[in-house]
Amino acid sequence: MLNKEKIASFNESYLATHKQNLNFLGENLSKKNLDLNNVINKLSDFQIAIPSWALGTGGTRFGRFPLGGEPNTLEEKIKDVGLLHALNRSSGAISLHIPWDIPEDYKKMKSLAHELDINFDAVNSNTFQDQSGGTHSYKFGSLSHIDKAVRKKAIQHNKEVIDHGVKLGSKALTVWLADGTSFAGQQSFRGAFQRTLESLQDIYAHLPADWKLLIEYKPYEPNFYSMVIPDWGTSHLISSELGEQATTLVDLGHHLPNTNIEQIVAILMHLNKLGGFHFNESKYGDDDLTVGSLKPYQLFLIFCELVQGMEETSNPDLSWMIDASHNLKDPMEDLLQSVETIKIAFAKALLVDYNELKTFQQKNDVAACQSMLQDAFRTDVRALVVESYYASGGVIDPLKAYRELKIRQKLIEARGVDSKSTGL
Ligand SMILES: [Mn+2]
Repeated sequence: MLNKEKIASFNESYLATHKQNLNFLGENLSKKNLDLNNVINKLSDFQIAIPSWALGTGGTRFGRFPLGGEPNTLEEKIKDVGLLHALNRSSGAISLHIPWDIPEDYKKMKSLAHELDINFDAVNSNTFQDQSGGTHSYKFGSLSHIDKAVRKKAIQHNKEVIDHGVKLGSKALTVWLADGTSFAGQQSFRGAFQRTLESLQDIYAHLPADWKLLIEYKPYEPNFYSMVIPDWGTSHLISSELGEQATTLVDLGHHLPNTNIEQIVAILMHLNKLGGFHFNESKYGDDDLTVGSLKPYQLFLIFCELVQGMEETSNPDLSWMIDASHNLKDPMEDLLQSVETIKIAFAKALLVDYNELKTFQQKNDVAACQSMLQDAFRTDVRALVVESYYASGGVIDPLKAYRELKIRQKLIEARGVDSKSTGL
């Protein structure tokens, strides 16, 4: 659907304006002690994984409004990520969800991904819903379940997810637990924690030496009284007990309103225990809105901590993924917007001179500290992000190109209006 000629002919009409914007920004930033090429290279290298389940229309418990052309199979999901990556050269990885994405032919999927320059990111297990034909139910928990037989099944599932991932070349397992209670007294807090820890120890022992275990947390939902892993502290406690390969994963939507997420990021990196990120936006809870669509300054502050942490700590390489649901927008358009927003926040955070910031912090010059961050935030860095697409062989305006090249219409023609993404 997309080839070099199409990309080049699209870029032709936008190139002159883009170069003008880039030169203007370059002149403005030239007064700063900044290597602009270095910033662009960092932006070009920055790859954000697309989860297989975000390619179809999401929904709420009240309904779902599909828009057609959704990927039916794993092959089609990989191809959709390939399209996104061809446009922005920034989405070079797919994150699979087992059992929704169990490959029938590993070799074929691997070579397709290779052809599209796509890696297999973290694999995700699923013990938050029952699978058909299952003999044990996760209704009252999985890794924390009171019944040893159910725990055993959930542990076995996670081990199988690792095995699928190994065959594809993944390097991490992400565990998000829906386990918890909705009524006071339903379960012993201590008992559920201990059982979860022991289940995760069993899974951890199955992890290949070069793999990471990413442990997600969430304060509520689907359980509304308590969650077994409600916050980063509990996740960190567990990952510390497990060992070096276990780390905490921060999902932006999994916090109570007004939580200082940038501080969580800073402390976890200080402890070398931040494993990865799930990007989305939250207004009230786990709303799964488009990252940065409501609180771009918070996203920028998070990236300031990430940039400093990546420079100044020994925290392992991070896994980056978008974890959002698309109820109203075309998922592909939303994913292009999400990647752009993430890269804009990253680019702004790269503009800050952190050594200078430290000298102001040393003097307790609060106003100067604030000004430094706001100056970077208020800089329009879009030309840098566009240059990172363009210099890597992508298009100058991915969303516009997606529309002009009528990609959704072509997907509907190929797959039909009723195609439904698996698992949703
Ligand atoms: Mn998540």
